[in-house]
Amino acid sequence: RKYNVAILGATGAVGTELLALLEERNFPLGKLKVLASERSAGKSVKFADEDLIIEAVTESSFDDVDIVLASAGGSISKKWLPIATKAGAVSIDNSSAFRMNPEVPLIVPEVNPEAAAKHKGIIANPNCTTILLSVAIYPLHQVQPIQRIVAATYQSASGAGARAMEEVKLQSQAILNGEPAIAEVLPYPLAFNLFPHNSPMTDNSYCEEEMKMVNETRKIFDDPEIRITATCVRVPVLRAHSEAINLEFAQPFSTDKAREILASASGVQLVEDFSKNYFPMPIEASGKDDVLVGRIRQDISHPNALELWLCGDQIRKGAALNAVQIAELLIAKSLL
Ligand code: A2P
Ligand code: 11C
Repeated sequence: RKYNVAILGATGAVGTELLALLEERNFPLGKLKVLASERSAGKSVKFADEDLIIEAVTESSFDDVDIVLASAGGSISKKWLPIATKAGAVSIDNSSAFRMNPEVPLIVPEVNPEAAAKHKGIIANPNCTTILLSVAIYPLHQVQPIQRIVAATYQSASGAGARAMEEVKLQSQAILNGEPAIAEVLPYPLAFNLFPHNSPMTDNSYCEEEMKMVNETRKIFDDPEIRITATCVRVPVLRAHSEAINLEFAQPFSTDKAREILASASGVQLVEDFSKNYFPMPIEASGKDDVLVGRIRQDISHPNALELWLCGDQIRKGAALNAVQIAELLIAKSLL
């Protein structure tokens, strides 16, 4: 059987990657509809050898659609996905709009695929930093429950969308030409700079991105007790996020054991050569499906803690690939 798919936000950074992945993974595609704002209506996007005409999203956009892959931001998802559900489609939403809704499964296929069975028309794709973290640490958590996670992130411009990626390139060029770097999409110049994550501040002085890591990881692991703290930072990298992670267990966890588990974990590639100081780098993670993990070492300040480092493509596994994998899971388990 083939499935009719609509991409909501088809012109964005994630939308573009969704199109590439549907083609690359030979998705059992029937009709493909590309939806965006009025601004883009009538323009086209490439899919395989075809030019698909972009349509502005309307009330009838989801009639005859089986799967909606949404990546146009939270307010657009809130407005349109309930309409898609009424039309009988199942939506996989990249925004944060529904993630913490108890009725909505929040899924990383390598971690909690079973949660998909409970969907009521909408499944949420987690935040990119949370997806990358979950894929890398869940295999260890299964062997010995993690008690506390301390994360520091180094997040690429792509997390703020296609326009932010363009902005950091323009700023770099401007600076090299001796001109001022203009920030319009991101709050401050990112080229040759970094700053704490630009998401809104919350009441506890953590920004929303940091609280997403806390709350979403607990929901995905189905472990409301797991302790997590994070510091999220935007860095002048185009499309892959990096994370420095400290994991505390109840007992010691040997680095050899952790390495052995991660070497065979699904969605993970172990990248480490201590003799060459060679470890995951965002430039090497870009365009790859796997989360690159390395620098696994004993925390010298705590007998039960490990340090590790990861890099993952923010647009792929951090967003579009995870969403397409959820769609594949729905098909494989007949959950549409
Ligand atoms: P458009 O290009 O027409 O503005 P990114 O996260 O990379 O910035 O992409 C955001 C995506 O969301 C784009 O495809 C954008 O389309 C789409 N989008 C923005 N506003 C709307 C809207 N009001 N209705 C539908 N799609 C929207
Ligand atoms: C970033 N993680 O890198 C964000 C982008 O909740 O899906 C995605 C925000 C989200 O800025």
